[in-house]
Amino acid sequence: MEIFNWSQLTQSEQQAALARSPLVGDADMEQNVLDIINRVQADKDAALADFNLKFDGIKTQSLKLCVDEIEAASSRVSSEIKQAITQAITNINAFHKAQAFTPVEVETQAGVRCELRSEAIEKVGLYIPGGSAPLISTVLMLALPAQIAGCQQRVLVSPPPIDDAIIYAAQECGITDIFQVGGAQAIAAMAFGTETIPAVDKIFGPGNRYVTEAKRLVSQDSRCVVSIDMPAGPSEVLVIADSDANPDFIAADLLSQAEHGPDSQVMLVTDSLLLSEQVNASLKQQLAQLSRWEIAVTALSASRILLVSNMDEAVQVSNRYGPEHLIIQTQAPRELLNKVRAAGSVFLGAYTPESVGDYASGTNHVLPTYGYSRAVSSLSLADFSRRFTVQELSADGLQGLGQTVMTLAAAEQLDAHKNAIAIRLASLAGENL
Ligand code: HSO
Ligand code: ZN
Repeated sequence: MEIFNWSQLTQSEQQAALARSPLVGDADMEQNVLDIINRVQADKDAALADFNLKFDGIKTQSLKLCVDEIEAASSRVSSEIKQAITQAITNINAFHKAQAFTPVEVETQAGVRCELRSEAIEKVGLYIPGGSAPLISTVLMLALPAQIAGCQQRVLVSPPPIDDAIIYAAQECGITDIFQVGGAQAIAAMAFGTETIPAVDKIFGPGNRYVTEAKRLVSQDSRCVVSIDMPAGPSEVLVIADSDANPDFIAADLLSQAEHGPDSQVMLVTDSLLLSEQVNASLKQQLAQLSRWEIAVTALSASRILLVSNMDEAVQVSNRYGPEHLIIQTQAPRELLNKVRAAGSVFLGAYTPESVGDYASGTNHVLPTYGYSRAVSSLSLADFSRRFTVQELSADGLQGLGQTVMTLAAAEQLDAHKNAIAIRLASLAGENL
């Protein structure tokens, strides 16, 4: 990885050092995705079967997996994987159950009662990417909070052929509706509904550029009403380390993110030139042993080491970048935590690699990327529910508050608003307006 001396960079060089590759595709890609969406909206299941053949090379008889298929797939999963899934489920459940919403009820003034309540979103769609790395863990990260929140209909889609362990994990998380369809067409199916796939209220999950674009397009499409979890870009990690950190640990963490995809970005911010050089040496050594080394090499070519003068400056640089994952390997990582202003998930200390959060510590691995961590939160139980308010006024309450509302309504020149109060106050006073 190329090493830059932060304080010697000009403003625009600093900007460039923290730059990400362009997020959205070109106009051509948008049109291609829109064409797929329109085809699914018009031809429904028939379109999905065609796309499965065209994009995944699979002739699907039925889009929905039947109970026998789910059972058969589950029986093929090794007991070692099953045990690991069970442990991960236990931890993810524990952390997400603890996030249960606490209702709010306040009497803002005498006779004026206000409430904040939360209810599960009824129908949710969970997208699980296929391809070279079947993301079993993403099933857990989406399906468990959906189950805990109490979402009634939980639909899972994934490109065919769906990996056995994905099917097993889905079953363990209480998912019964598994559909073998992926890409933009799967997103369109969940947005509009087809003969077999129900339309959902909110779509969750990571995906490639086409899936991401499809999520963006359907969430803005006036022909359907569907929300999405968060904007998504390539995965990324930033490591803050001081001279005490173990260079082999750091190299391993950087590579664990780099192996996700050629467009993944990894950063090291440190005050030690020696450590930087040791990390580079270790990267070389560890890379050679990775099955996905080619992907990681491409990712590393667009990644950087930034040399700063102290750990405070390191946090400032990290805050400017706003990483999806922030690993702090310093002597006193908690001291820096309070200064973190933008990060999807933070990993503290030498013994907390990103992998633990990716799979099984209990935190969610669906996180804001691309600098959105400044304002977007990591996925949590709250994302599977909707919050709404309730208010109730007694007659005394309205008499106490009415004049204030009438004054403000008059100031906004909205007579009907004012009248809605006046007519009641008059009725309470036994008058006719
Ligand atoms: N690091 C990925 C999540 C993941 N890693 C799944 C392994 N499997 C994005 O946060
Ligand atoms: Zn990962």
